[in-house]
Amino acid sequence: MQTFDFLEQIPDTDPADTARLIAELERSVTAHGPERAKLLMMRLMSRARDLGVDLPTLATTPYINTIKTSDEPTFPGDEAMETRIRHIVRWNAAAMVLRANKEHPGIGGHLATYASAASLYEVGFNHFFRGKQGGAGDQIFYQGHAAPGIYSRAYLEGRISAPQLDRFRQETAGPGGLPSYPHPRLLPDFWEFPTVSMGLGGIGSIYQARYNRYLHNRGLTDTSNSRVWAFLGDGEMDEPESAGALTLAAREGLDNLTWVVNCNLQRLDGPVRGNGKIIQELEGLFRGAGWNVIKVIWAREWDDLLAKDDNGELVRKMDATVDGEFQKYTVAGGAYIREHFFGPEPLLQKLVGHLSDDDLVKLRRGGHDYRKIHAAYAAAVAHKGAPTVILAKTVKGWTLGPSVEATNPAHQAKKLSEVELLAFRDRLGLPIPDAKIPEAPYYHPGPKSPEVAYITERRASLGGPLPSRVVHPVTWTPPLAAVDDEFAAGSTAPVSTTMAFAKLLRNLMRDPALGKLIVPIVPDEARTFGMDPLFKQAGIYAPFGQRYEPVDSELLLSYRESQSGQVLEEGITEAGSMASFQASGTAYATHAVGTIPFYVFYSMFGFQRVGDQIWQSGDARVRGFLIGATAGRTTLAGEGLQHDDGHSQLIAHAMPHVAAYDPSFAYEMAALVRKGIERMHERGEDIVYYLTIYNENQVQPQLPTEESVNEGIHRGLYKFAEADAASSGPRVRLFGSGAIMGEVLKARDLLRERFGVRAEIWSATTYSELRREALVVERWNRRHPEATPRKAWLQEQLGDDSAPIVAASDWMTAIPDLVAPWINVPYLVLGTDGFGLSDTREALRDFFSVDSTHIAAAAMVALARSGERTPRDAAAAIKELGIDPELQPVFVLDR
Ligand SMILES: Cc1ncc(C[n+]2csc(CCOP(=O)(O)OP(=O)(O)O)c2C)c(N)n1
Ligand SMILES: [Mg+2]
Repeated sequence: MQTFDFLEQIPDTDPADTARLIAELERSVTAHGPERAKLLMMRLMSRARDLGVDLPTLATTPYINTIKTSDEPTFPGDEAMETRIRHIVRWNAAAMVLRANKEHPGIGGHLATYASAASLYEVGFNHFFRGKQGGAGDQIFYQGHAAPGIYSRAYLEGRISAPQLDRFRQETAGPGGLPSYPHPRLLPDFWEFPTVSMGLGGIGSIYQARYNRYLHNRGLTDTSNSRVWAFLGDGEMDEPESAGALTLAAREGLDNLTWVVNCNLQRLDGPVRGNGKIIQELEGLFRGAGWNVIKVIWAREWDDLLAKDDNGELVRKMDATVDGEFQKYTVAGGAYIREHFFGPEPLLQKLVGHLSDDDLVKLRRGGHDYRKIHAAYAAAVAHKGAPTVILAKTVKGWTLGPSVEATNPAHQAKKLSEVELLAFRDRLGLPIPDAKIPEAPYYHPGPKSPEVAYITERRASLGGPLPSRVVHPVTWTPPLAAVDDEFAAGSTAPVSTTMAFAKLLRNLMRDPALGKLIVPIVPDEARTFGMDPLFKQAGIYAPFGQRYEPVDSELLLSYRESQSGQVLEEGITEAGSMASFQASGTAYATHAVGTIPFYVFYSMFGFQRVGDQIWQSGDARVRGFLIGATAGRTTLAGEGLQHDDGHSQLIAHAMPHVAAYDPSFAYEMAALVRKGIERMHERGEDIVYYLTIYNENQVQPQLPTEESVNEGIHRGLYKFAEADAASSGPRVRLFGSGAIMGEVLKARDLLRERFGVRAEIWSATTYSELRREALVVERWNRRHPEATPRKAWLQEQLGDDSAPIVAASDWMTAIPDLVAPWINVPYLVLGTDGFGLSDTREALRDFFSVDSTHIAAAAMVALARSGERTPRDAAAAIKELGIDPELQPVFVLDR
């Protein structure tokens, strides 16, 4: 309960007047009870607001519709026709799930979500959602589990065929299959935004709306006619990603954003808030975050009852009833509703005395009433200065029959009995013969039917059919050579790949053609990565500009916020940054603007923190760069267990759309960025480049002149330096990558000086891509056993050479191990398994056995295994190098 102790601290200039007013209130409570006092207080607040008194907002309001019946605009459509259309769409949405499961029991699908949400979508499709003719139109995030309804509508429109509906959840046979949920990766002409991982649609929609404004404010395209709509489940609102960015939407005044939360009071297992009221809870949450909240709780059948509720008994009952009870009323029948909802209070009983039990069952919830929904959408669209959320109360599995409607297992229902199907058909009033019912046939009224004419006209007047995803070709100019010349030249002073990257990014942003399309995204870590010069150079995006004088305004590199700022400085939200990355990296399709996001993050808080969003970005067909800065298990000295990242490269390998690179040198990093941009924007590949960069300074070498080096950088492996030709010792091949390349180079000297061994140096920029290509080649060879085997790049590079190989990495050993099956010489791998810990770089590398001494020792062992040296030689080398063979790293678990 909120306390008002703070009032003591506010001076009262007329205590007598205050006491008089309070006494008045006390008299009212004594005479009429607390409910009237509540009303009185709200009336006073309302009047005060009219008088210009700036009062704080009430977190929650009574459990009734926000919009008064008398304020509802006339419904602009032909309601009877739209209801018929909804009936057809609802039928086919159920039929496609039923038929798929009949054909393939267990194939899954959902009946109940769309059944609850059909009216919410229909009003949008018929009256609000703008299509893509003549512009980008609206961006709509559909609830993933409502997908059957969206397919079904497209079927009615003639955009999806009956055979396609029959291939719901049967995709492997090629084009024509319909993915289970909104997946642009799988149905790229249809779906735009992947939503089915709960919560990601929510945060994604906020940053989409924000990115629309960014594009507009930066003059890249006019997005003033685009609105972002997001449909979410009430259960889904428990996800941190759903609720985590609400304040950003309000802070940035995103009145181009409308959320519709389908409050069917249920999630997968049971009620969302059986003992509470989810709509009230969400109202408080959204209003507290600064959103405009519109509750759509009761359908028009309640209007009359509420109008007659002279003493507020009905509203009181609505307020006092918890969601678990409301769910029960849906399934328990009219007599139960009469007894338990209206029954205990004689006044309420009297209020519904004229209604039959059947009438009581038909008192619908607001989210099924076109008129109420339309009023809410119209108000949302008209609202200025803040985003709007519509909290629409519905019934899960509405009218699907007693085995589904509002039952706890409703979410997973995918079957209906014949009796239920017959009842459903009757309820929908569709002319499907009884005899056909067992096969759950599709129903289409025909392409020339009034229903099809109606929706076709509606969509045409709103700019064309939805959902639809369109990729417009963009004119393309590659970056000027000047962007990366300096990196090819190498450096004389020690420079880290992170510093080099920050420079490269600035160069790119200055490129005359591409510069404006570069979108740097950073979550409060720009200074760490040396990106702070961008603040002044390019400005930090701030929709309302800078309303204060920054403390560092005198300095050369000041914190400059601007409406046309280019940098998305996200604050401490990796999830928000990823959502920006996705909006930016899909703008080539959403807005026909090929912006190129570079999301630069603290390596450890990347793949494991927002892995699901990175996965989602693959589904969304993002094009962009993920830059894991301060990478490596041993390179980030001093930070320790929750900072030292030695495993993101492994998680990245699991992401099919991510090409993961671990460059050693600045010229490699620059070449990869150039190639990545070319692949994404010239060749139109929907891929993400992931580069890990380090804070360790090193003198950067020049780009070797051989043409093959360039190809090797992209494909994953090239020879950086030949073995010393002058000496005659045995030869070993050392693979290095990332920051550990420095140790590899030192190991070469150790091997030569101490053991007379010649080391060839190979730069392994990506084991991940080497493996992927080798797998493709291997599959071909497996399927063509009689043909001359093909060779992967890795095999071509290594040739028939028998010299053993040692690979050292700042990542887990599993990373270099990715290519082990294709190497047929002794292959020893050094990596950094286990938890990180804090110490100096040198101590950590010794601890994890990835420093030059361990590499040199491993090389001696490798030579022993290939027969060039004896085991005794290897043991002697280990001793000479000061390595204690019995020492176990403390993290090693006994197993
Ligand atoms: C991150 C994530 N966790 C779990 C699921 C599995 N799941 C799918 S739908 C669902 C319940 C959804 O309930 P609600 O959000 O209320 O939507 P409704 O179907 O009731 O409209 C769950 C748990 C998921 N898709 N994503
Ligand atoms: Mg729900």
